Amino acid sequence: MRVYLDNNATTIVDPKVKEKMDPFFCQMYGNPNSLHQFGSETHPALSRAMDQLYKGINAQDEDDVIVTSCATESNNWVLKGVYFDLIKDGKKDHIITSSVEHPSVLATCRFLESIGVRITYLPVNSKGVIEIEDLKNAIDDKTALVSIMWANNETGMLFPVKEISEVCKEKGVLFHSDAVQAIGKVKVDAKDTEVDFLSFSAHKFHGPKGVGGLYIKNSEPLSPLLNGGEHMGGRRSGTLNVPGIVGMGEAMELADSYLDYEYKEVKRLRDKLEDAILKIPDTFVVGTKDERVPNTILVSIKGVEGEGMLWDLNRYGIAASTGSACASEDLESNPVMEAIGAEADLAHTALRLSLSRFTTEEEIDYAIEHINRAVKRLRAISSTYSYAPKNHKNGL
Ligand code: C6P
Repeated sequence: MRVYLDNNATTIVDPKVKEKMDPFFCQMYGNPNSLHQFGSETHPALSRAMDQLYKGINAQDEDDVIVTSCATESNNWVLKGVYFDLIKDGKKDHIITSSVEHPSVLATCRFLESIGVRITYLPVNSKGVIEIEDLKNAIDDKTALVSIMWANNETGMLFPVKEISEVCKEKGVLFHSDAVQAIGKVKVDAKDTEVDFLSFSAHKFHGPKGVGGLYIKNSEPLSPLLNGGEHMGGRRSGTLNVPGIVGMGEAMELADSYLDYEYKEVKRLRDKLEDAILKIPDTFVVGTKDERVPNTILVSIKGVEGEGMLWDLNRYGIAASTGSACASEDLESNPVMEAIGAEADLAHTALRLSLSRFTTEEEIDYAIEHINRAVKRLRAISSTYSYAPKNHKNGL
């Protein structure tokens, strides 16, 4: 049996999405900017997709959504665009983010820091989210942008985006939210939340890889990251990825229609898995069930190295991760675990399990059986686990 529990890394393309994309590879393959029929015959599908995208996130209007190649590009674009528009000439000098953002935000912030931008990395509490008071205290007259994610990719914890947005409005600071792990799991409403920028990536909600988007409220000017032709109104150059855009639009509409299912069925299966793991002694899960997106668990299993667990589960066809797929090649401890104050030995025991609407009850039962088996086996050969574990600070 093969069980895929790494949906925060990427998801299966919904067959209905693939079906909509298919004609744009070998039949209607023209460049939409060409003046002939091969180009123009792609227009109805592109315009339908743009419609599905802006409706899916409840944008102000169609022109507010710009297609990019992925969320990494969208995040880079916002941070570097704000640098060119507001910071480079000295009007502002400061960006605020959290210490648990995705590497595409953190590494870009570190790059901007290296060229003189002041960056504040807000700490997180034991649930892995920022405190609003810390944000208020960090904002000053020179703050240009606050960039805080909608939901964390490792813990699934939801951030108080509405409150963050209100604070930013009050202080006259732009607000960007990386909504990659929220779309398709909770309702993401750009108008209601009043975010200025919002990033997303199709492959996280059963769309294709290599296509994402950036919402820019009221199409405000933002210096482009990619200069070139006049694609996307000159805001993001590069020949349009027609199959990708068509697929992303369809995936967005489907994701929206499955939100109830996510909250009932995906959450039920996630909670079943979580309750079963928590029956194992010396385990803890980061964050509370109801403040998380319905598909994610980040669990620490004392005495069980995350990599050992992955290797063992993989032998039985079960795919999980120790955290973000982008950081999976180093054997560092989980950075979000460290940010919430877990001691180093616990941070090495992180296991991220993420479900999707394609996950079945049979798969969850199989995963429970093998997680229990693997824990017994790995603890029996562990040099660090004793059945009288030491007291960790904060009960972690
Ligand atoms: N996180 C994970 O395993 P791209 O790869 O550009 O489509 O998406 C980047 C990205 C941005 N923001 C968040 C919150 C994300 O979770 C991701 C992708 C995957 O957690 C792969 S590293």
